[in-house]
Amino acid sequence: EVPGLSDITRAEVCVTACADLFLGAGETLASPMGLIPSLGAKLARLTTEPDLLLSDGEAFLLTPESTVEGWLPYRKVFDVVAHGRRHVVMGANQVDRFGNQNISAIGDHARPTRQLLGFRGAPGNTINHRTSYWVPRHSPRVLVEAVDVISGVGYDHAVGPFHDIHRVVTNLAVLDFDTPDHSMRILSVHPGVSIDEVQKQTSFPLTADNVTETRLPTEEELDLLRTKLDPDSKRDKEVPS
Ligand code: F8G
Repeated sequence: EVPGLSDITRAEVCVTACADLFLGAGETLASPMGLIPSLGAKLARLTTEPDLLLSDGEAFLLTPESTVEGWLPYRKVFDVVAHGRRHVVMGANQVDRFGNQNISAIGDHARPTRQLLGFRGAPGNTINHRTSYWVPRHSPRVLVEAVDVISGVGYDHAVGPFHDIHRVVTNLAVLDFDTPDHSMRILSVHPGVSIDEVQKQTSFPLTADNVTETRLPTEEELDLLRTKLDPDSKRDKEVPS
């Protein structure tokens, strides 16, 4: 048996699923929000996508080892948001079957029960760039029949030529919208997860025609992740196995 491959964690599967979001991206600005998507983008840069650009979200472009390799001040990010190649991976308090995302408020809009982050860059991101979502706790509360507020725009409200909701990576599965009406389907379930479990944790019916198993990280990826990118295993705190 290959050393390392027998003790692969769910978090590591999620990181490589996030790395695979960027397959074919080329010279694109990756905007991953949160730890697991960031590790995925760095892993992609070190393996399949050497031209991927990684922003620190403030002023610089960084290598996966955090060496400064470019100047991208905040105002310039807005230029890229308006006109440029970018793939953003956002979080979601709610996401529905057509990929509408809510990070703004929970409950009736006139009297929300919870005020969350606000709309932030979500509307512009989903109008202008390929967008994916990362959901660390796949549950009926997050995968909802209808979002309370639309922050990121889904396929049933799609606007313009650049709208492209690519995938939703969760702690259980990888989902996409490659169906005739762009409703969500299960692309792959993570090792040890059943299609039934994914459906049970989702508030709407999912298409599940050609579901595969999410791939395991390669030895090279595991080594990069464990020794270079996340030696303290912060990933396992976000996604317990
Ligand atoms: C709920 C639910 C739910 C939460 N149902 N209740 C309750 C019922 C929960 C808690 C309480 C709080 C371009 C760009 C930008 C920029 C520029 C440039 C962006 C324009 C940069 C700056 C800017 C947006 C990026 C993300 C978000 C990443 C995450 C979070 C989270 C959790 C969102 C998932 N369903 N949900 N509650 N941002 N963050 O019981 O109740 O509500 O809940 O792109 O910014 O401005 O724009 O969020 O929630 O992508 O992914 O982790 O707020 O932490 O604390 O769980 O406990 O208080 O009673 P959270 P949480 P209580 S792009």
